[in-house]
Amino acid sequence: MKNINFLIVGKPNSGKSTFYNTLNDKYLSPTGPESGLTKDIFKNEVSILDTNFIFFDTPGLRRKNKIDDKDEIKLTYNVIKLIDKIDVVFLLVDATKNLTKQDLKIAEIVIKRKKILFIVFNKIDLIDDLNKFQKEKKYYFLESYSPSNTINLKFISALSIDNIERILKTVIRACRVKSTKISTPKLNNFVRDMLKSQKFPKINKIEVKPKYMVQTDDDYPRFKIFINTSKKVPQSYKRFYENILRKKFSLIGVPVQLDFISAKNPYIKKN
Ligand SMILES: Nc1nc2c(ncn2[C@@H]2O[C@H](COP(=O)(O)OP(=O)(O)OP(=O)(O)O)[C@@H](O)[C@H]2O)c(=O)[nH]1
Ligand SMILES: [Mg+2]
Repeated sequence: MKNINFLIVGKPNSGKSTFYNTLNDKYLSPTGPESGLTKDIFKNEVSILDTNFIFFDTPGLRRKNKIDDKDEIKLTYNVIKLIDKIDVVFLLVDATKNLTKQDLKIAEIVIKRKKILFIVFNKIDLIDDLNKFQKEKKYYFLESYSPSNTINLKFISALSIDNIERILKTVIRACRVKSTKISTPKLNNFVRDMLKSQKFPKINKIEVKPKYMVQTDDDYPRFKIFINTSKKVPQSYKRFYENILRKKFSLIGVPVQLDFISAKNPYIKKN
């Protein structure tokens, strides 16, 4: 049976422990209206949908400059360290409050570690116009948030989830997508099709064109793309290429990395 390590993080009072208890279908982690209630990391295993889920509840993460307690600093450190051992992170955000820099900072940490990230707006039962709310958040993440292809968005009410299995199925699917392996011939057909149909951005009047590509054996979709120039590839080109690749191979909601390597000049010139 496959293990999925599933971590719940977020600011204090966002509803992490409530969600954790709902996932476990047991009152394991105390919840309440006061902020900073959870003072330890909780862990529990549940086998469901042919998968062994290991759920973790964590203390709320506050901004560094707001913490002056040694224990809280240590706990924060332990939560961040735990992310390395995790498969999936649910970042809970209180839907009745504004999305803050701290929420985005936590997201950034998870994205850097190449983990599957769900940004989860919780307490949607308290939102008056839910349609409008969802539209606004989706628009924000699609239009103004550059790693939008990397993340998954969810809207829940941790107090009353009627279908936990539906959420867990999305998680299992995301793990499957993250372990996608694409064969070298398929990747190079993709390169050939691109060369036929796309115009490529130029650096110093030279079109930056892919020549061939391979997938590495990392635990997430990572590719080496050999290109026709030894010039530094601009960020915009990387994004352009990544978007086409993600669409073509349905790599949405998972981390992806492209490493551009010059196929023109494999030797670095020494001065
Ligand atoms: N209306 C509503 N209230 C919620 C929901 N989820 C949690 N709450 C309430 O929000 C408060 C905080 O919930 P907790 O689960 O303790 O929050 P937490 O993120 O674990 O908080 P810390 O451990 O302090 O970081 C409690 O009063 C919950 O009953 C929800 O979906 N809807
Ligand atoms: Mg808690």
